[in-house]
Amino acid sequence: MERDVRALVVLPTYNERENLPGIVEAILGYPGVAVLVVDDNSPDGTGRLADELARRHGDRVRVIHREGLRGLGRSYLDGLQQALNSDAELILQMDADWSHDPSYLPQMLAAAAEYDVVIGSRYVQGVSVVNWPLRRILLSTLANRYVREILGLVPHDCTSGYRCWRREALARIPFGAIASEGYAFLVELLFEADATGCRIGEVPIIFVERRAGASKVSKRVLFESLLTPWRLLGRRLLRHAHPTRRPEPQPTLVPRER
Ligand SMILES: Nc1nc2c(ncn2[C@@H]2O[C@H](COP(=O)(O)OP(=O)(O)OP(=O)(O)O)[C@@H](O)[C@H]2O)c(=O)[nH]1
Ligand SMILES: [Mg+2]
Repeated sequence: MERDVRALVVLPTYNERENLPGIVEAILGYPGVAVLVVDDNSPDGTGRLADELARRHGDRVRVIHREGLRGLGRSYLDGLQQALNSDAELILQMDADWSHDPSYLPQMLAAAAEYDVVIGSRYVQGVSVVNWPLRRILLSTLANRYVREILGLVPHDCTSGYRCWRREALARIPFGAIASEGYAFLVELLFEADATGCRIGEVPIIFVERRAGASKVSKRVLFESLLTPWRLLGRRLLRHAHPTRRPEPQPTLVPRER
């Protein structure tokens, strides 16, 4: 990895106190990479822990403390927009529960020389998921197929939360249009990336079930995930009918000189 690459990992957390210190240390092991924790007022004190890490690591760890309604989508909206206000050239998204191994960071960052957004993908070659019950694997693979079929998206893994963006590509996303509150945010963001002409690449990863803590997937966010592809399809049709509602046409990005 280039020593001077300035990358910022946006790390949403809700009750991740057992996982956070280790994952932050692992990410900071890569030179030129910083962390932005977006904590949703976790009852287990993850936010205070994040503040301690920020004190210890100076400007390589920053923290957003969210108040009010919590949600993964809402947190990513805040985190990604703040990341765009930083000087990071590459902006990443990653879960804090060790499902997304930081050891893939060099590959993700390298692939961003060729692509506007790189997905850490579980489904490039079959299914590379460890320690998930069959029920969970079926739910995830079916959810992916559902999204890909309805929206005609090409990536194998449209619901992965492990991503690396070139800042110019992320800056073109019309954040004001994004309405998902939960996990469906990931699909909506990818839909907008596709609509703005991003080149989307995938790096195969092995996804491992969370190390500690509990899942936050609720019935409400699952329901939102079921509806979201149809809502986005409607948006695409509307944009087609009213071209003024389309995101700005974008020039093709050329890979940066390194
Ligand atoms: N800020 C914030 N973070 C969240 C919220 N829900 C989940 N997260 C974080 O988003 C990441 C993914 O959430 P998980 O609960 O692991 O969801 P998952 O990976 O689909 O479920 P598991 O398989 O059980 O791990 C983790 O880092 C969570 O702490 C939320 O409402 N707000
Ligand atoms: Mg998880």
